[in-house]
Amino acid sequence: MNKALKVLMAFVGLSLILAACGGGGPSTKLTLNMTDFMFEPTEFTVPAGQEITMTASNFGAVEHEYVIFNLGTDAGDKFDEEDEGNIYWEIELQPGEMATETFTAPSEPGEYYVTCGILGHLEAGMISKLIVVSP
Ligand SMILES: [Cu+2]
Repeated sequence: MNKALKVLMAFVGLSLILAACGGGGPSTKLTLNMTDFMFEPTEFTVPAGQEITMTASNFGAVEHEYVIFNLGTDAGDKFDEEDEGNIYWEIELQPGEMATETFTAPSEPGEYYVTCGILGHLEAGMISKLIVVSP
């Protein structure tokens, strides 16, 4: 293989990686993978007030949730009943399930706390964030 072709292939490969990562900018189309016990990617950046489409998959062996909290609130050490009132939006998936749902991003920019509401999953490390930026 000649050198120019190698360089070209490296460039194409890098472009694909960057595209897969979304380039770090805000996005209205989110792809979330949940496993036991992680969110992948670990955070999303979305434009304020826009309609967001999330395609979520649960590759774990147990139920998982993606729970966005209201700005300035979090679940603390564990998710319990008193946290229910702080929920902005959530999606729940059974093991092996995949779903696409939409929600409207919060209108106020900021970092929104995200966790899984299933007992013990926050403690296991299922914490994420939704970064809302001015569109
Ligand atoms: Cu979970």
